[in-house]
Amino acid sequence: MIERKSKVCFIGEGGVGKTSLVSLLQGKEIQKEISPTVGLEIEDSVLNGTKCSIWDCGGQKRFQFMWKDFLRASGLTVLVCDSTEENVRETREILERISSHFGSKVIALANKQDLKNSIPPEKVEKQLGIKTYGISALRAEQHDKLRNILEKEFTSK
Ligand SMILES: Nc1nc2c(ncn2[C@@H]2O[C@H](COP(=O)(O)OP(=O)(O)OP(=O)(O)O)[C@@H](O)[C@H]2O)c(=O)[nH]1
Ligand SMILES: [Mg+2]
Repeated sequence: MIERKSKVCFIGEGGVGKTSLVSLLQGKEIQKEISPTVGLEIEDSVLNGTKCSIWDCGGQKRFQFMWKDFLRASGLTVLVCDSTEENVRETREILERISSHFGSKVIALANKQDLKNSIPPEKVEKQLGIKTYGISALRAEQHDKLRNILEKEFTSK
């Protein structure tokens, strides 16, 4: 049984970088050629010295119906977008659609900030209406930043 609050769920549309962000968090090598996640991948991790499980949910449309079940008893939900206009719009729709299923807390990551024309996190935050942090999963040096965000948000509920 996974205890409430020891589970972190990554959701968001397909290809926004959830699996890459989990690799960044875990200090794994970031693969550029990466297959879409089928259904769900679960990884063990440690946040604030406490064991937790990271649920990396498949983002393709055909897997999204499963999210409501995956989100059950999640201590923190991380909603990932790729910081493009179109995807931020889609991400807001996700938020509206399943907000009642989020556990105790939800934050957003505005990923792919390395790309030219990416929308800055402050602007994404305004559009989504939830706490949003900018990040780039491809930048290995942002490992500490991502870990600090999750450790801060995982406890401050
Ligand atoms: N430029 C850039 N590319 C990224 C970044 N993060 C991920 N990518 C690329 O985006 C593609 C999709 O990344 P994934 O991590 O598989 O995305 P995902 O959200 O897990 O996708 P699904 O498993 O289908 O839901 C890959 O080619 C990654 O290399 C980033 O911060 N910047
Ligand atoms: Mg994935």
